[in-house]
Amino acid sequence: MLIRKTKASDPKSSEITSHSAYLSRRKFMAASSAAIAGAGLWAASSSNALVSRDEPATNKGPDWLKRQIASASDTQWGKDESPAPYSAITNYNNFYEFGYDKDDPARYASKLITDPWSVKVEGACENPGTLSLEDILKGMPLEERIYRLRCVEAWSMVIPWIGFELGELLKRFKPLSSAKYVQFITLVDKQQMPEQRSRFALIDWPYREGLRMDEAMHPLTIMAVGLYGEVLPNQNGAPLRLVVPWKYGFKSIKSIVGIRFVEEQPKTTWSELAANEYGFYANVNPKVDHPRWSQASERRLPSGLLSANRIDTQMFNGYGEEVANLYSGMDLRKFY
Ligand SMILES: Nc1nc2c(c(=O)[nH]1)N[C@H]1C(S)=C(S)[C@@H](COP(=O)(O)O)O[C@H]1N2
Ligand SMILES: [Mo]
Repeated sequence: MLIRKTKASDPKSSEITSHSAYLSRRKFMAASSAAIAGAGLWAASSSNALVSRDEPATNKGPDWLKRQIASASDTQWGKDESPAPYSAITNYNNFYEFGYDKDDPARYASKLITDPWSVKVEGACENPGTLSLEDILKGMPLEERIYRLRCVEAWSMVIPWIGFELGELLKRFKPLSSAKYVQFITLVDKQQMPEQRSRFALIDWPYREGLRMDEAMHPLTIMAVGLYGEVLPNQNGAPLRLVVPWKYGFKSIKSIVGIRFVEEQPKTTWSELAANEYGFYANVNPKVDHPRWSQASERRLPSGLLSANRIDTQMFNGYGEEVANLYSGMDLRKFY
């Protein structure tokens, strides 16, 4: 979030690949997933079918997860959009645990151990507990959702996630009526996350985020475990990351190890760091500027050499029809 100036490593427009080609690849994958048991075979068939993803997927996940991801069902979300190329989505990241440059996460996150993984669920609920990723995903229907991701830094990308509705997971823990918010916590591991060792880190780890209960239960809010029909790469928040498409990207917390049902609005990393710049709500809003830059437009990545690909930012990132009612009567200038 402009802690430091980033490199001009924007993906090029020549990397754009066609949406329909990607979709046909996904169909191919679903059809052949049963036949793909070994990792070697998987790689071979992926490269045969590399019609749109412009790089081979690097992430190694457990076989059960690969199979579950490959059987994800289609949805209508984002069907009219062109997803950014795989190389853009996986090389231009914010994941400050691994550094502040956009290419640091791709460089340093690959070694993060994401299997086994567990999530501790606690707070105001009837069924708290620590669950393995496998338990979390047991019986959880996975879907593809192609969503726009709008970073508060005024760039955006279209990303084909594979995930499930967060509400489906939260319901299992039977939140109490006193649970008004949900807090999310990222892994702390100084061995694996270099920026957590740094004496100059600005962030008070762990990275924390939160949602109001109704935002968390909203059907648009998902937990992602996959990207482009494959296991989520570490730099994108493997093995489990939140995606809240109508809010600035920093709400979509990565590599989650903790979920807490709480009564009060929880502390969040960016509002703690600079409360006047980053609010708790962080709804995408072209009319409320960041104190240091305009939010009226955004750079849709990949942008080209000749075109910045600047487009108007939409209220609630274009998801107003679904979510505006969550905020009726609220002054969104005050609750930014
Ligand atoms: N744990 C953690 N989650 C995080 C971040 C982070 O630094 N640490 N960065 C956020 C920001 S600012 C953005 S824009 C998105 C970027 O997601 P992407 O790299 O998958 O595009 O992740 C969000 N989630
Ligand atoms: Mo961001």
